[in-house]
Amino acid sequence: MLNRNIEVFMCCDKEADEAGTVLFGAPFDCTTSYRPGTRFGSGAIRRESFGIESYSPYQDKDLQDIAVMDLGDLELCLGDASTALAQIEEAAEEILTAGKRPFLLGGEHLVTLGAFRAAARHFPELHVIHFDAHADLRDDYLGAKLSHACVLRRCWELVGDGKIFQFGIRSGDREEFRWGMEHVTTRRFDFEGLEETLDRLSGKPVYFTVDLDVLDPSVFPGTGTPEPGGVSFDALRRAVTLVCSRANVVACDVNELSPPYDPSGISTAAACKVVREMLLALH
Ligand SMILES: [Mn+2]
Repeated sequence: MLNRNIEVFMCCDKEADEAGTVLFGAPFDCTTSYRPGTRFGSGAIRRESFGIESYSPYQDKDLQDIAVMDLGDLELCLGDASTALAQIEEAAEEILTAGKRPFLLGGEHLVTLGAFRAAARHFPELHVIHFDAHADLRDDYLGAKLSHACVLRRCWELVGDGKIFQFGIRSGDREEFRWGMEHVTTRRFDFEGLEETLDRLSGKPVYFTVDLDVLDPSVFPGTGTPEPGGVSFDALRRAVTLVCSRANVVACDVNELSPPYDPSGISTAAACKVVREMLLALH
């Protein structure tokens, strides 16, 4: 049988009417503060997904048995962050309006803001679970409000105090941590307290954002701002599975894979496996 050559994340080839989750990529990295390259992340995750199995022995589930659609990458304006964010927001809006869950593949972490704006409009009581090495709570970075170093601060402006729960954080300036203590809940270094947070957010709509640099650079070197002292792959796998199976995740993203810094391919493999475990736990 002849098939069209259309690249999707492994097994995510369902049609819109049956899909509960819709993947889409935002190949954008223009506010990256250190090493660029995450614009190639979503494409690499899609391409390399075929290097891992569709079956998860951790969850005894298979991607072949769930209904996910992959829209591919958005064609984004790389030179202008606000235009790119509007394009991401529009795509997320369309997915949410269709009653489906957007699953965004970055790109740098700023792309979260586009999808988050649409989700916050659809779900007024939106909460955030944020895994990252970096607090991303700066009001501006070198004068720019739209920067991946400020993305959670921009999200906070939309949802207010007490809605954002961060885990794995081990980097930021003194002012960011001080500001964060008053406005968000930050768990430093690991995932302790995650189960209690999930109990607290039971039934509430959750936006789940995963910056892969929460992983230790020894298992995830392929990223723009590596931060030693991170979590193990297995700790992240358990944590994302817990969030996706227990929380009411209405939208999510995985970001900050930078393939140019991943010559061995191990970081991309880790990213693929995180996406697979999240998709399986969501369904
Ligand atoms: Mn980060």
